[in-house]
Amino acid sequence: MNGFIKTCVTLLGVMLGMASAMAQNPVIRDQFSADPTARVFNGKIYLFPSHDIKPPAGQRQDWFCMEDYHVFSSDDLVDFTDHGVIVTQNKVPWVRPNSYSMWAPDCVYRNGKYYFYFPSAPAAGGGFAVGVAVADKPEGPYVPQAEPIKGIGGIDPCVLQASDGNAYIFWGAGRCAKLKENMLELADDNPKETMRWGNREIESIGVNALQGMPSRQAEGPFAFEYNGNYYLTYPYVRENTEVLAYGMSKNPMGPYEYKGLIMAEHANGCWTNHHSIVNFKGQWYLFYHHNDYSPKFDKNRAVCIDSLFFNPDGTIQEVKPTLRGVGISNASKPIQIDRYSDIGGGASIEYLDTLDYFKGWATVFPGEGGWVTYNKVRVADGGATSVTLRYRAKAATTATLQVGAQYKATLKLPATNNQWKETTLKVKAIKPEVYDLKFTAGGALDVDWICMTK
Ligand code: FUB
Repeated sequence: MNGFIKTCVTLLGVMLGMASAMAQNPVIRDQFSADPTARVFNGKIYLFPSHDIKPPAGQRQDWFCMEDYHVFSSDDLVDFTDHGVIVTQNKVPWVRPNSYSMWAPDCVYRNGKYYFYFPSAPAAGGGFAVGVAVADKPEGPYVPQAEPIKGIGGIDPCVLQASDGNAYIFWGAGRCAKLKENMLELADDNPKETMRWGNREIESIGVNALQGMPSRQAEGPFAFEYNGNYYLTYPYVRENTEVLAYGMSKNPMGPYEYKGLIMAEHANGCWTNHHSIVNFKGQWYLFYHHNDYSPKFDKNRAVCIDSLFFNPDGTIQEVKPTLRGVGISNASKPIQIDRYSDIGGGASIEYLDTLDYFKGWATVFPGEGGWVTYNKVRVADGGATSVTLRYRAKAATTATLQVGAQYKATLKLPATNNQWKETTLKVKAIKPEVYDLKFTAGGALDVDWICMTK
């Protein structure tokens, strides 16, 4: 994105009192975001990720570092509004100051309130505890409880509100217990299990819902109910890094029967994955994370979304991560074709600036015939009569832009002395509609983005 456009978008965001992020994967493009829990409240998607930061001096430099949580919302899974910080480590009475351990959260609505569940390092004792902050609106303000939930030691809370009327909390390596109606305490009638830790016997409340399923280094449980089945989905280490897997049951607390993978290991070795699954406007989505903006340090991650589909028997089809992600892109804003639907002819992508990965990517076309496709672009009312490209080329070249089946524009592109430049070219009028695009290079060039306007 060039300086001028970025400035306009930022100024508009400031004027509206919000920051806006653009479409495609990753969906949050101005900060690290991980462990995404997505919920639908009041017809909108609310995204509650954890917030990775670069470890400040004095903190362990090779580990997760998280001091607060933001909440984001979206009407269309394309533009996300950042509502800012909702909970921060040094304003939660029970959290050890500067412990930077605000790991994966969840948020649910019940009886007129929003309950935000989050793990952190308690001031008293070691390990992790799970606290709750309560709000009247999904955007907050959230008021943290003075104490964490008694009986839970661990990370990664997720709350399932089952059709039996109860709320169940899952955490850590798949433990599950019923919550009281107040959503702040574990119910009194939970089962208890005695476990051995070396010579010590420890009583644990609830059940191990991952019992009998593959669960090496399991974490991040996310449970939901669909069509009379309960799904317990979770990351675990199959070989060296995490996959997302799941089991199904007729009961919220299990036993769950293992069904298979939702997503295989990340191809680049990013060690963690963490997810949630949500139905929004009739389509199921998998929210997950990957270290796109931090290729050399996988503890700084970024939230992505892809569509998820069920088989007729209720099992889940494996999701292959894409760069294109979901949603319909607005043709009049920069379309980052490096988030392609498909690519070929020698085209590839590379970071625009390896000193600032948030600047994103360019598509590199080494010569004639390199191509990318980018699906689902909406030309809005009024249509489009020009195409703008941000590109660089050593020598004058051409490209073709196929817009749906109907339109094919040949773009004459002057040399830019290999400097990034924006060029606007008139094209035959394109009617308002949703189109799939194909961009094919006629010679060597790099493209940052294209857009189509009137
Ligand atoms: O984000 C910190 C931890 O990494 C989460 O709590 C785990 O699920 C893993 O994603």
